Amino acid sequence: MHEAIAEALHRLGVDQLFGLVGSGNFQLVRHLVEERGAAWHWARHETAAVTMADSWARVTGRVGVCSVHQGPGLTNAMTGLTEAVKAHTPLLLVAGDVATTARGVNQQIDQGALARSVGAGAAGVRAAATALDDTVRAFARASTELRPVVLSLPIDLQVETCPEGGSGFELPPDPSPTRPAREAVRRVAELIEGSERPLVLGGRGAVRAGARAPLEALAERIGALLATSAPANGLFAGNPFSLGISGGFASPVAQRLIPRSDLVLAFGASLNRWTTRTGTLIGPDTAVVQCDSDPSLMAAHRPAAEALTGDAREAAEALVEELDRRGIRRGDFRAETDPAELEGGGWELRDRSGPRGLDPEALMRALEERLPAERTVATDAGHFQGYPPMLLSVPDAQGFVFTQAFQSVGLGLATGVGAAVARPDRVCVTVVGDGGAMMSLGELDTAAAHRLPLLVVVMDDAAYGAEVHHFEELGEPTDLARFGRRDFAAVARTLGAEAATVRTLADLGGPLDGWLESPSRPLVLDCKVDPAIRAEWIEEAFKGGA
Ligand SMILES: Cc1ncc(C[n+]2csc(CCOP(=O)(O)OP(=O)(O)O)c2C)c(N)n1
Ligand SMILES: [Mg+2]
Repeated sequence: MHEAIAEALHRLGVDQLFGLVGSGNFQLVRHLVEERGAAWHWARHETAAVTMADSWARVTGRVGVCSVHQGPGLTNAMTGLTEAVKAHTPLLLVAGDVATTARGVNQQIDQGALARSVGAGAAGVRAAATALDDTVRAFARASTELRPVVLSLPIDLQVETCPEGGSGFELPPDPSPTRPAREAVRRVAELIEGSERPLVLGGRGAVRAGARAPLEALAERIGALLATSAPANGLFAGNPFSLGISGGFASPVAQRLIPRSDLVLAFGASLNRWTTRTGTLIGPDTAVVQCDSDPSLMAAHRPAAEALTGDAREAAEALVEELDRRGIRRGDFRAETDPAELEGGGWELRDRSGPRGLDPEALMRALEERLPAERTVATDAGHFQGYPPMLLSVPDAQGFVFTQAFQSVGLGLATGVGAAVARPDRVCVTVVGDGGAMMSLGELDTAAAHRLPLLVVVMDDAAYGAEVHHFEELGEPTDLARFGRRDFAAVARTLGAEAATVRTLADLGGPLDGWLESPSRPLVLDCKVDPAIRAEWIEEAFKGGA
């Protein structure tokens, strides 16, 4: 059966495989990699393997495929799997499973129930006769349901022979993008007619739909400003009327202008508390139109005046057609803006670096200047995590991977690996905290062994800074969350990466510029940041109990 399933995956176009082998998936991986030519991207921990596939899928727009061992292989994968569920990533996770006849064996768990408990789809190979069909269906479900599907392969069935000419390799046809109902489009056109300061906001749904051009055309047509949710950062990169991210990571200019909007047209964005900045950017009185292909996401976080059910690209085009048909004039939000101010974002330029360590803002600016514009930016979770999206620009939405839908620490390195695999033509920078780096240290080995052009920026504040900043404010002792500095550069060198310790900005240029000339393996910049500098955005996180 291994050969047959490997063949099925091969014919589904699976040429990149992430994972970690055990006896329950070894043969399948071997066949797909050695006989069918798929590239094998192993990881040192299953959650990292899933996150690599997730990150790869977000950047490429394809179904990510990952394979793990049964039982503990799958339980280890759960954090990465949950992140992928919450981010709506299409992903096939092929896991071994104990024999269908097993009773009381060590690695036996209810794998389907485990997958379902975090919202992933559960599937299994039922018999040799259905193995191909089961595999193709699981792959198709991941794609159409926009979520991970766990396909369990019982080890006793794996050694059986699939019947010749087993059922189809046919995927169901791609569903055609849906255009919202005409009547709803008409009502939204009326809202636009009554609006003075419209804002077009794009989320990951807009990225997936490839809606940049039609959304920009719509915004141009109605004089709207543009913004994105944090995960869709980069969607309107380079557009002179783009405000960048709306939410906790908004620039000072965006923070001033977004609340002035009287009509927010949100495409493929759920408008959660992050994007609205707990209602301070997009308040309860602002009229909102929400467009989403998934009706269950409509008004999930705040009421909407109108809902457009359909594809973001189709909706934007339908709106422009309707506005043209009715000769509706354009709004004038753009007239209120100063192009120079929009471009700079209005950030305060400062450098508070000193004997206690680097100013994270100044460090990000130094990286922004030195890194090529063609780059991918990823980040782990923690106090430091706002700096990369706020201060490192990206060329497009594929240039930013934000695996924070589950707010888990420790996924940043794997996110960087997946993105670096997806776009080897771009330098990938992943910014991680000392805590997140330690949680996933094995993936430094992965990145070094795969010789990836990955820049790992460790923001070493010698602490779980998010917890320190949270509890210090409340007058609590914070020793539990402080660890002292660690020598990440030494660890990285031991594992075969290039590395440098950065204590002042002067330490940065030499190693980074040299590496950028021909990055053939990871560079770890062990940046000693000032633990006392507190990011302003972190207040937003604490409001949500993060
Ligand atoms: C898996 C997981 N464990 C614990 C937490 C709680 N948590 C949130 S931020 C944080 C600190 C992370 O430390 P570090 O990576 O050094 O980043 P810093 O906050 O110091 O910038 C912790 C422990 C979490 N979100 N996810
Ligand atoms: Mg830290």
